[in-house]
Amino acid sequence: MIDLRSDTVTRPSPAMREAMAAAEVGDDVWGDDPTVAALERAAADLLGKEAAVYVPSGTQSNLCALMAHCQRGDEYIVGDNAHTYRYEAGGGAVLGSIQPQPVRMLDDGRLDLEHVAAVVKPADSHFARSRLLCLENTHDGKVLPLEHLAEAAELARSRGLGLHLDGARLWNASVALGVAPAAVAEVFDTVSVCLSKGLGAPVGSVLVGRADLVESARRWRKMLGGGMRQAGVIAAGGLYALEHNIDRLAEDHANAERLAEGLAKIDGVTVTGQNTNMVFARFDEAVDPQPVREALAANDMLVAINGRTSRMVTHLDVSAPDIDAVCTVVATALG
Ligand code: TLP
Repeated sequence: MIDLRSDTVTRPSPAMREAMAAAEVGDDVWGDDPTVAALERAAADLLGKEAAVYVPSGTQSNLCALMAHCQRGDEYIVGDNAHTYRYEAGGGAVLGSIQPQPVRMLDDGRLDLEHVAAVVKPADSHFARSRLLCLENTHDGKVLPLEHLAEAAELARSRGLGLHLDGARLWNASVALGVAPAAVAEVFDTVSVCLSKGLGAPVGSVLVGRADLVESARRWRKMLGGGMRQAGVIAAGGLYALEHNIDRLAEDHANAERLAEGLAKIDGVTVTGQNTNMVFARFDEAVDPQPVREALAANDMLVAINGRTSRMVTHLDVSAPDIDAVCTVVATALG
């Protein structure tokens, strides 16, 4: 099977499974799990932060961060296409009583910083208290320039806002820019990174950052039901992923480029974007995407096609020959 629906679909490799099977464990709610502690230390060090907390998902990691930065009645400023705002079920508002203040996200994933500056509220009892600015990197595979991060940080500092990064795919940004992960994380107070996307671990994210914020996030994690017991078994997959699967993301980026080039050659398909490990494509009005759907399914190829558009994501379970095979099936179905 070739699955391009997301980079969340990877299966742990035999070597990763071996590391998981051999993991030393303890009750992590008691602080007894050495493998979880090792993962937290490794993630904090790699990202140049004081502390880290291991959480079951990116969604919970972002929510713990929001709740650590903001109190009831505070607001966080966030891009109107950001995952934290659109795809996390409104957790900040529902569970944290934190008001989202969406701002325009530009096509390249940057925030319109003039708009950010304009929505910061003055201290006045009519308004929610502006407390936090959230960025996302990568966004739809797009890498934010380091200069944008620095500008956003300068603005946040000058207005007394904290700064959080949804870095679910920060690893892809660091590989694409050719800089250390810590350079991408540098300006942020907290950063959420995922182990279960491009890095290929079966479960988990890590929230890294300032020690006081991470301590507070750890308390929220418990309240949200994310305190895990012998979690070393899954944390070992995450540690393995940090040690072995970051540099190889360059292969995923090359495969995404290969996919974009292959699809662009097919009449009736327009590639609308390719960044890091993501490809976006559209079927032209003149063609019917249904035979493509059927041909892909008949060949055990999983590709999400919504109406006429598709997001395809490369990852460590997809090879260059797999990419060529998908392009051949699409071309044949439209030919
Ligand atoms: N993204 C998933 C879907 O939810 C869309 C995907 O397939 O891309 N931040 C970003 C930027 C994400 O893309 C995701 C997941 C998350 C956070 C949430 O992570 P999980 O799924 O671990 O809660």
